[in-house]
Amino acid sequence: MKMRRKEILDLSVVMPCLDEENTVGICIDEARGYIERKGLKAEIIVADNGSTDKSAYIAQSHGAVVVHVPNKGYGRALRAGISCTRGKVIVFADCDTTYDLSSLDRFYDPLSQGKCDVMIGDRFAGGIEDGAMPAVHPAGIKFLSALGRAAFGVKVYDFHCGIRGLTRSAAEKMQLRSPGMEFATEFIAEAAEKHLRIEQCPAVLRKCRYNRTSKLHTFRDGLRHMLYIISRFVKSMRKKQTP
Ligand SMILES: Nc1nc2c(ncn2[C@@H]2O[C@H](COP(=O)(O)OP(=O)(O)OP(=O)(O)O)[C@@H](O)[C@H]2O)c(=O)[nH]1
Ligand SMILES: [Mg+2]
Repeated sequence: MKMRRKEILDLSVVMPCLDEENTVGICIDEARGYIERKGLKAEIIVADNGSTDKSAYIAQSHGAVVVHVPNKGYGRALRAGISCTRGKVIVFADCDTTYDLSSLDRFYDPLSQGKCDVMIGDRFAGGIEDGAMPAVHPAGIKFLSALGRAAFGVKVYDFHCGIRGLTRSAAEKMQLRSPGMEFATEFIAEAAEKHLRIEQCPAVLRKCRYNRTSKLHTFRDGLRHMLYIISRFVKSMRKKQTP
């Protein structure tokens, strides 16, 4: 992935954002609290996907750098946000208060110490608060994660966790192209294909206590993940067979 700016910071926190005016400011403040306590040189980037509410204004007034991403899509927002970072370590997370951005040690420490290249949060290890997720989601995530593990040969148990981290050099090696939610799957598949060292850490999924509309379409997005896994697996098999 082409990184547009020079590396000069310890950490970049990136949040994809589409109409999250009730929560984006809280998430920025949590991340800033972590950065200050840890004494890091860092930036907070909100990749705003054409929000029609006050998200972009609130993000800016809470001190984040707002990157405007005109075309919709979770993957598009994250790719644009990540490409604008200047940190040696990049952590990205949803800005809907479901992930605790006030403690990022589980991501920052191993990545900054060179212990791994990519860190994926695992909500099954960290715990899912009551009501944080619709009842059918855990089974769907487990099924798609099992499929992903088989297809890409990785030991990742939560393929859709919205909090993750990577080093800058990992970001430079990965070729990320997905526009939508299947970005979460592509991210793991790419890390595996580029032989990056992938680790997992527990991540708690909190229930969002503020008024917001979910951007996730259970069946449509589930299907996108499944088709992505199958088509990438088939392509890699074909590549192996061609002499
Ligand atoms: N789906 C989607 N999410 C976007 C987009 N642009 C930014 N986002 C952000 O991506 C994050 C993920 O979306 P969520 O609605 O939280 O999806 P989820 O975490 O899978 O599902 P819930 O938290 O259960 O609603 C949020 O921070 C969104 O604001 C977009 O175009 N589509
Ligand atoms: Mg969410």
